[in-house]
Amino acid sequence: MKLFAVALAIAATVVSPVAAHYRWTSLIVNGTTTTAYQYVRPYTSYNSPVTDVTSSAFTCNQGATAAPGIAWTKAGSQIGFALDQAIYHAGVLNVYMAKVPAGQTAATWNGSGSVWFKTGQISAVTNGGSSITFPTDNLSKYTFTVPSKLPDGDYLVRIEHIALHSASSFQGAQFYISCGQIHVFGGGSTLPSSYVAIPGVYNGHEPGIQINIYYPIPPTYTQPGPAVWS
Ligand SMILES: *[C@@H]1O[C@H](CO)[C@@H](O)[C@H](O)[C@H]1NC(C)=O
Ligand SMILES: *[C@@H]1O[C@H](CO)[C@@H](O)[C@H](O)[C@H]1NC(C)=O
Ligand SMILES: *[C@@H]1O[C@H](CO)[C@@H](O)[C@H](O)[C@H]1NC(C)=O
Ligand SMILES: [Cu+2]
Repeated sequence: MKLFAVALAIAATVVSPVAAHYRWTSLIVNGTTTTAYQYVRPYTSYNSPVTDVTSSAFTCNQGATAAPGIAWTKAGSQIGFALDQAIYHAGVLNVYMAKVPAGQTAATWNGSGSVWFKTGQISAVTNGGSSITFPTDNLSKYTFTVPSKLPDGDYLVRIEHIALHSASSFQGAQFYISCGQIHVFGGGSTLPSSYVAIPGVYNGHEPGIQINIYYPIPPTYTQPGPAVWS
């Protein structure tokens, strides 16, 4: 009995880090988690993270190709992403959106250019150096509100979880990225006044990306990227 429990514990320790990489596989629309990769672009690197924030893989992940569907989403409603398994690396997350230009659709466009604005984030919680905690721990989905004033049309929605467990050296942070394809309806007529390019938004040396989260305990944490547009 005791031996069996020890064996199980050892097996769990050995197996879980390999098996547990997490992927944002599904869009959540109208309160429903949709089929994996119905509206989320599939990519070719299985569950490996992106570590080069300047690579073309940083937009929608390695080798991303069109998903079959474009999810109709009412402006002002909740939308989100679900994971194939819960987040197990300490880290933070951001969501960006970009309006698809005329002549393209959410299924054809590659998201290039200075076109992205931030619509959601979860940061780390610090208190001056005695502890740092990560509210994305164990998360299995994330939802946010599609801004109600956005003009109708196709958009790409991009989520990234930035795992920081080995981020003290350059390119040590791991980005778990997916892009969803949506069409916003019932919206307004206002777009943000400033945008970032992805890749381009980070250089990898930001204080919230190249960071030792263990020692000394960071007294503050600076969320990477622009402020959430509201
Ligand atoms: C969400 O609900 C709206 C009705 O409000 C519907 O038109 C739309 O197709 C639904 N989206 C999805 C992805 O099911
Ligand atoms: C994205 O598409 C544009 C044309 O719409 C093209 O000029 C550009 O090279 C593409 N970028 C990438 C990274 O594929
Ligand atoms: C996450 O799950 C692990 C394993 O079940 C647990 O040890 C840890 O306390 C959980 N963290 C949070 C923030 O709930
Ligand atoms: Cu990992």
